[in-house]
Amino acid sequence: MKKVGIVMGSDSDLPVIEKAVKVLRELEIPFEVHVYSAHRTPEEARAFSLKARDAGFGVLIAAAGMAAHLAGAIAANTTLPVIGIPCKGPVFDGMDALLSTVQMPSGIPVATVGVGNGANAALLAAEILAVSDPELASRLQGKRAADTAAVLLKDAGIAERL
Ligand code: RP5
Repeated sequence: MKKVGIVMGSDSDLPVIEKAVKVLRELEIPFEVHVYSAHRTPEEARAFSLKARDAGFGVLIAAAGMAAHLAGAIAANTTLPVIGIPCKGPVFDGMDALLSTVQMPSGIPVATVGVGNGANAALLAAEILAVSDPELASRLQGKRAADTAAVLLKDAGIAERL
């Protein structure tokens, strides 16, 4: 099975990545996590992206905050699908990273999820891999059903709380 490659710009992005890791573990998807920065360690980020397909990755997730160029810099060096997670920074509450991640020039796409939404990044990665993996597609369907059941349970319980 293809792996998911996760890169974060700093270990301060870890809380966001933990949400992605939780989902990948739940869906039994192999993954690897690295701290590479588009600005602080550009050579390492580039080398990782260039080798990613041959290293057995099927999709990459990149999380970064502030002037968040990491997902775009990775996408520039691979034709694997790249999912960007904008992370909140100290000043603009993630809007800076959101715009930096989502506004890619035509030709180099980054599929951007919501600010801090590591879970959706992992789910989207799983959906991409599941296109050619029926067993993973079935696990995804099971998770969707379980998540739906959990919301319906909340619906049933809300009246008792009010
Ligand atoms: C970005 O700068 C990182 O992705 C992180 O979100 C932000 C701040 O990094 P630290 O100063 O906490 O290392 O490159």
